[in-house]
Amino acid sequence: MTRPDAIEWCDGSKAEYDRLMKQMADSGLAIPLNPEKRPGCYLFRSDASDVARVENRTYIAARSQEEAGPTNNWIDPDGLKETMKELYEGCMKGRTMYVIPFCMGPVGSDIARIGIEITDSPYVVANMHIMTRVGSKVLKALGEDGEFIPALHSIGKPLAEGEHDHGKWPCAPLDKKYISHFPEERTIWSFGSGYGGNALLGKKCLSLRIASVIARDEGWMAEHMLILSVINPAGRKKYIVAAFPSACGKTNLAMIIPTIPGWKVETIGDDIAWMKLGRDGRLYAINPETGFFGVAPGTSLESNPNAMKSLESDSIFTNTALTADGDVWWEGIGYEAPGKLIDWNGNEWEAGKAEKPASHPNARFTVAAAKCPAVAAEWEDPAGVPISAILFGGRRPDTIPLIHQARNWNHGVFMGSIVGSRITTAALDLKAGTVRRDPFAMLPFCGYNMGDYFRHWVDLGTRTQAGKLPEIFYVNWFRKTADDNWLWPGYRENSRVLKWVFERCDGEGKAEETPIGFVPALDAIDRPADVSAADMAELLAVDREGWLNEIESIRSEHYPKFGDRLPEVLIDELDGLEDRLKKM
Ligand code: O2Y
Ligand code: MN
Repeated sequence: MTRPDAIEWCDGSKAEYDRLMKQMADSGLAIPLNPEKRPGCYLFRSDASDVARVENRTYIAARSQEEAGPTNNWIDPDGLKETMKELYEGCMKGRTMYVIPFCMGPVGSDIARIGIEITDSPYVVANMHIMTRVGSKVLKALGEDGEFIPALHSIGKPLAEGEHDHGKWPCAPLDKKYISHFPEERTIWSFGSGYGGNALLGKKCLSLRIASVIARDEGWMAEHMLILSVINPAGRKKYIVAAFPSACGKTNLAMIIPTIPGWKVETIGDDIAWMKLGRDGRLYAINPETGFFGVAPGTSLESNPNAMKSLESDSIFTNTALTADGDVWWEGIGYEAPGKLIDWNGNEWEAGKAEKPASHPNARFTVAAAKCPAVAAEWEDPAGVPISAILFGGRRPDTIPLIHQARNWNHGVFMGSIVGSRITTAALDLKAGTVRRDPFAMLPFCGYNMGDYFRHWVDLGTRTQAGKLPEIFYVNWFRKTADDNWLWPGYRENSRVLKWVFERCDGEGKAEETPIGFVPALDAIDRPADVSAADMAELLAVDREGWLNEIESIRSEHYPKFGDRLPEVLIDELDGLEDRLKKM
């Protein structure tokens, strides 16, 4: 159908990676960085129309609209296939089709899944090498009759006879981009974009949207969560997962270097967790990925030293700025732009003179997890790691305290279901200042009806013995004062909150029982130097009026979206919370 000029089967070798990178450098698509500064690193500049996930072109093509649910973009699968087949017809002319056998999760793990992505983008192949396990070992595990998830991808820009890209990022216009999922067939069809989550189909498409459907059917969880371990001064280790909406600092938390003496954090994953009940009744998590596809702007030696160290070599940068001496630079890297730069569009850029940032706000780095100095020795353990705590969180300048702990499992599920961030600039659908709900941080990534997804979480609580499930917490690093200053310093100081979580999982850590759950006692979390006792009291206070407004917005705007698919127990939790607050 796609009629490529050639077909290459990817073996996942370093020789293959190096050959593709050289080919892309020769064609002008990749810019090799200065080997004295960043050995083995390359910069790519995408088309200005192809810089992020395209949610309004992302579809869940389930057989019925009800199955896709109220929060997904539903489209009829037969009609969509007709449309996309027309687009795929001849779409790889003049290009090579790469066949990428890849595995999400350690090859051989009983929770791992194999996919085969076909793509006409060598950039996608190189990124898949870093983000997944690619090649011959996967084909071997698949055998003659193994199961795999077909993932079709084309950038949607065929070349006519004698036509060349001339180093320009090829893609299709926005109205021809389709990121489509067929949940019943467990198939992915993507067309028109070469960028990130639209094109690296092992990530959001397979490991979240399709995997969430498989997980529902098989009784496990595919979640938009980081995984880390916290090690106390005595050397005891606990594993924590955390779900925050996109761009709320998951990568920074996953790689945090604690400020509290004697405590350590190690990284297992920064974006996706697949979790399954073990024979001992505990919940075990694996990171299905092998790399980080992180946001570059704002990443610095202060905000994330472990990421910065990982990026010293063998990394791919997309849409950052280029310095005169062949290094990358981005806003928030921690130092001034060293002279004139070339911005992410390929134009000259000078600090103080340019109107726009040098680096795109969604500029990315791709780097292997194994390169992170904080990566845990067990990060690839096929059995996964036993989870003690689940954190939910979002950007909330008011109402939600720095941390509170759920009273029980269903209360924790309720917390996950109301996750959201306050938006600061008006968007098409929302006024500035309203809370954009992103339940479980899965709104863009749940492949089926979100009401049923809530029920899947409630059901998990009934499938194991009391005391075996993780404790659930809600964190909020983003509280502000009335005059718009941060109440909490965040970043490395968040380790103080992780310490309290660790202690609570041991049945320790001083806490007050309040209408919203357990809140740290005023002296339970050691204060950073710049947080006064009054600030701490504000960070931990229960804002009765704020919560009553929150309840009103959940009752009138959020929960009604899910109709009769909303589990009754979540309404019970909402009512219970309201009753307790009214008695306060
Ligand atoms: O814009 C993209 O294509 C990337 S989106 C992304 C990448 C890595 C981790 N998380 C996300 C996200 O949107 O949650
Ligand atoms: Mn993410």
